[in-house]
Amino acid sequence: LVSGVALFEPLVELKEHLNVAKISESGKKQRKNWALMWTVLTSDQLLLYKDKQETSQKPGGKTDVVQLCGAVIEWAKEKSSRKNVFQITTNTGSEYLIQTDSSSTANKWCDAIRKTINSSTKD
Ligand code: I3P
Repeated sequence: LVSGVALFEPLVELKEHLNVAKISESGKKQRKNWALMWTVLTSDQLLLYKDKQETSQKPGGKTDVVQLCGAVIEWAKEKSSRKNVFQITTNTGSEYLIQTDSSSTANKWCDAIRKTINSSTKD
């Protein structure tokens, strides 16, 4: 039973606190509001939680789910005064800026998300 349950757990590639600002929702521009989010990369989604405790099975614990299939990721230096900012645009027209002060952390996340986009988009 334990292994049966594990089959339904998403495969987690990375998890870390990152600064996130959702700047548009379904093509509609939103006010930029940075928030530190517990960010979890699975095999096809980016899960955004307000805090780490919410990663448990609590209903409604997920603050936002970014579908990576068909998404686009790019560095977005011009969209913020902050350093190491990259943008994810989903295939439904939502835009997220993601930032961390560590350039190696930002590079690691950008590469991992790009790989996830590529693998979840081709099948
Ligand atoms: C925004 C806030 C953001 C800032 C943004 C401001 O002000 O200071 O942190 O983005 O700049 O407009 P407010 O809280 O009043 O909405 P960065 O930190 O990414 O620079 P922007 O308008 O140039 O995007």
